[in-house]
Amino acid sequence: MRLFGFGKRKTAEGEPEVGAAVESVPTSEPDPVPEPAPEAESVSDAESAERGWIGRLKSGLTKSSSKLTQGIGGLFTRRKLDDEALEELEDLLITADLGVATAAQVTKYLAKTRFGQDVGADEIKATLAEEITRILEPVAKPMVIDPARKPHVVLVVGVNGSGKTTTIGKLAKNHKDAGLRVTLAAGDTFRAAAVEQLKVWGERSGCPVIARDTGADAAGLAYDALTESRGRGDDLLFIDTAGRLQNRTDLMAELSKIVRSIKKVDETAPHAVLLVLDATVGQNAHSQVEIFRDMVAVTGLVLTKLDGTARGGVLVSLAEKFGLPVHAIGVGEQAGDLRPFEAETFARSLVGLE
Ligand SMILES: Nc1nc2c(ncn2[C@@H]2O[C@H](COP(=O)(O)OP(=O)(O)OP(=O)(O)O)[C@@H](O)[C@H]2O)c(=O)[nH]1
Ligand SMILES: [Mg+2]
Repeated sequence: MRLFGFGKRKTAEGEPEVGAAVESVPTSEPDPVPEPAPEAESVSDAESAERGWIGRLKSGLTKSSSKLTQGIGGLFTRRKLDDEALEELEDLLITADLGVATAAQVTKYLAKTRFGQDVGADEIKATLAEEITRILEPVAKPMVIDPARKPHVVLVVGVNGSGKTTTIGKLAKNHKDAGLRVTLAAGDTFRAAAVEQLKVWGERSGCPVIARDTGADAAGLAYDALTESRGRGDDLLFIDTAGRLQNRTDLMAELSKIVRSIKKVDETAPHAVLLVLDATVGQNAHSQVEIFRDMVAVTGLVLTKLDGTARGGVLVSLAEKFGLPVHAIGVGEQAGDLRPFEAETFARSLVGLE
């Protein structure tokens, strides 16, 4: 089953109940949860939805693409592709967060195919988009949900503020709208605000949220959530987690404990471990992947906040370096702003091509 079908599949059984299994008492203000934007397009009209999405991606990546577009425009106003031009292009790609290895690879390819020829900015952009597409294609994979798992358990990890809870909310809404039975587990028991934030998304998406009091054992909550979700035959269970990297040993211990306790209910779980990365941190995302990969078996990435960051190129260097599947990207705070990751669309938007 692919992620984010536009088609709808209705469940045979009734709608799951909305609400929390155990009420939590907020001790601080909940995190702001953006209000849904008025519907700008009809989801049933797949074509217009698709156009709207590409528009959002393009406007989202404006900062990234203008950096590249202006840089390339300045470099190549009909000029011979010589060593100096190649070196300048390589530097430009590095500053656009494509990473040293990717920048070297792209310039090497250009040197091989076009060295000594007159080249214009558009030609460079087109070649760049093709090369980036080639790098991104192997990682552009939807998150596959195994219908045999009841539920398919998705553990969501990442540092504070990377967009875990928001991404879960968006994924929940998408899958619920596609007809799946989805439950959310508020595994970030550290802050009351985090639980409240997930509950808002639960209400918005019509998915039950399983939560406990602040400070409760996250592994125990995950165990109960999977037991409950399994009992009602859910298709999907998302487990939110706290991302306190300040204390890596504690975080690792907590994540391992969550994994061990859900395995007691279903030894094949978790079926996916999504690492949510904030694209605005640029190359820092690399060390986050390394850290989390050492803690849990990360199966895929979601890159958030690609709207309005000049660091969208980091996705290319992540693909090159780690080869982890990129399932989706976030280009805004609303449910409709999480979209499947498409290599060519992204590559062309990144270099500012239509
Ligand atoms: N512009 C934009 N904002 C986003 C995106 N994804 C998440 N956010 C915002 O980023 C902020 C942090 O998101 P959260 O979902 O709370 O992050 P988190 O990883 O759960 O954070 P902790 O619970 O503190 O660990 C919120 O204000 C979100 O609305 C995105 O794709 N674009
Ligand atoms: Mg959170």
